[in-house]
Amino acid sequence: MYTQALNDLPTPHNLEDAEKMANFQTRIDSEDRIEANDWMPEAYRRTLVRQISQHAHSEIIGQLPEGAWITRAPSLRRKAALLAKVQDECGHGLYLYAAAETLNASREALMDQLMEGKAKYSSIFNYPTMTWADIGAIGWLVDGAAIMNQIPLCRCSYGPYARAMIRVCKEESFHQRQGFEIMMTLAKGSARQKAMAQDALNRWWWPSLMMFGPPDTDSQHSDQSTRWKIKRFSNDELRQKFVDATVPQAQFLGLTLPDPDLRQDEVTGNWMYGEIDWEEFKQVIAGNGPCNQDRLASRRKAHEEGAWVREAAAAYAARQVSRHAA
Ligand code: BYC
Repeated sequence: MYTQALNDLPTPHNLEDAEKMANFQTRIDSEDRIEANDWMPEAYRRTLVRQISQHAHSEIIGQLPEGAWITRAPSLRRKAALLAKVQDECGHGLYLYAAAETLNASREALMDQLMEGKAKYSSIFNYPTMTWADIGAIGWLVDGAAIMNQIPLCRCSYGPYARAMIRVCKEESFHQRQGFEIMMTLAKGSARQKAMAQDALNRWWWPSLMMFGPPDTDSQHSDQSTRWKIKRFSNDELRQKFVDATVPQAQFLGLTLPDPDLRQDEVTGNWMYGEIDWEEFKQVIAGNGPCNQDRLASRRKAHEEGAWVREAAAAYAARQVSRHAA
């Protein structure tokens, strides 16, 4: 008993840490931004590296389902817009890897984790893009869900991540409108085009709701991330905001959401949705979704085929350095 009490006495070392922790939380509570060179708890750094790297990987893998339609876009205008969108996603990935680098996580190490299948990326990108309408549905729903999740991240306590999100959100809102416009063209087009739009909505609706993560009762990281003001809203809160914003848009398009239980709550005005298939979500993030293998194989192939570009860039950079030194 006595020995235990002695062990529990604070040592100078952990007293100092406790003080740093308390100061850190005070800064967070007063909405101060944490910057790369500031002291931060190791767990805060690890949480950010986890979230930012998963986010970066999602942007990079997210190019694949849409990239598959660049050669098949129905007009030059559609092709140019899709090409620009996919290029934007690549840029988002790069800002995010740069934000992770400020936390001492190298881009190469994060990339290796992705290609070895050890890193997570958003579940949504493991579904196939089967028709042109899927490109509309992705822009409308997937970018729409991404914006709902990312607008609060512009106020994240970690400065480099928050600032990256501001630009990302501006670009995502163009993408969302571009997707909605594709859906509107199809929904107001021929019966076959409308059926194609409806089919895409049927397939992308539930996976889009899963993008917000597990229900609050199962979310492992939410409480701590909320205390650190990395997260400002819970997974279920953001999911509800997304459903409330999207139902009137579907009605405007004249399309039906594939949920027989969808109904508006008379008191709150919220749209109540049916049961999400969480078993499907778990399978997809465990690597067993319809396209997980394919996505990783494509990423590895692109990485291998791009080796000469990285080597050329490194050789060029080395030459510039030696020229300046001479
Ligand atoms: N897919 O405790 P939880 C985009 C994981 S948009 C896969 O609630 P947290 C784009 C979670 O990582 C998509 N995994 O976690 C749009 C955790 O696993 P670990 C990317 C998921 O972090 C258009 C576990 O489940 N956006 O890029 O508090 C075109 C427990 O979850 C998913 C972002 O990444 C999922 N859907 O909350 C192109 C936004 N959901 O790490 C590209 C930033 C959860 O313990 N991220 N998991 O192994 C976030 O806001 C949060 O990380 C989440 C999850 C809301 C996603």
